[in-house]
Amino acid sequence: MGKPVLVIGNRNYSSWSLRGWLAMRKAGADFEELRLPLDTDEFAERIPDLSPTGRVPVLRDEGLVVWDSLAIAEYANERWAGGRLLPADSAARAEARAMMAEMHSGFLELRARMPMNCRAEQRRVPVDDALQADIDRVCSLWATCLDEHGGPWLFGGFSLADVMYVPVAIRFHNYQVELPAPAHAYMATVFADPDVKSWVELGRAEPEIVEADEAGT
Ligand SMILES: N[C@@H](CCC(=O)N[C@@H](CS)C(=O)NCC(=O)O)C(=O)O
Repeated sequence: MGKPVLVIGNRNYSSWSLRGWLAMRKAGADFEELRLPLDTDEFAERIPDLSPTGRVPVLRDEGLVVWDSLAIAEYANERWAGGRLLPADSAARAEARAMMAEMHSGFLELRARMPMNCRAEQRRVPVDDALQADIDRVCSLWATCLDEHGGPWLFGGFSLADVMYVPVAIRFHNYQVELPAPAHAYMATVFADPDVKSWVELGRAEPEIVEADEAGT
């Protein structure tokens, strides 16, 4: 049997790809990556045979196709990590999953107006009430988790909740968002992580520009 293959988009821009990849890395999976840059002819030609939604990330493992970041994270945790990437306590596990789901389906202002862009350091985007509400909600979730579980990650040790929020930390850093102290503490943990560092460095080195994801000045 070949290794599982994780198809990702640009490291620089694709926050969902980062989530799928980080879950695989932290689960200890031995996998190959196939990078298809977004908005290219190569992506358009190859993705229909790889992903039923035409989107990335998609994981292909021994005939199984898992086509969504949240499902990839849960699958990686079960298949390679023995479940250790979610809290052992069922109440904490439910909270972690609620936070993951909230990220996956919510924070629409933040996602639209602050696209993940590893290269775009020291930019700013206008922050109106709707965007500030998303920022405040994320900060409140992070502060509560760090307080309740003691840090340095959201639920103590690294978990799938962190998988979902790492790209938000990259956005907050790069768009120079004003943040309370617990958010700064969490982001220091995120940016010290070797897997996150490696993704961001490789993302910054990519040559492709996707104009739609170039926000801020
Ligand atoms: N809900 C999906 C979202 C995936 C998604 O939107 N991926 C974007 C890249 S970050 C994509 O593949 N865009 C290509 C396109 O829509 O053509 C997930 O969580 O995996």
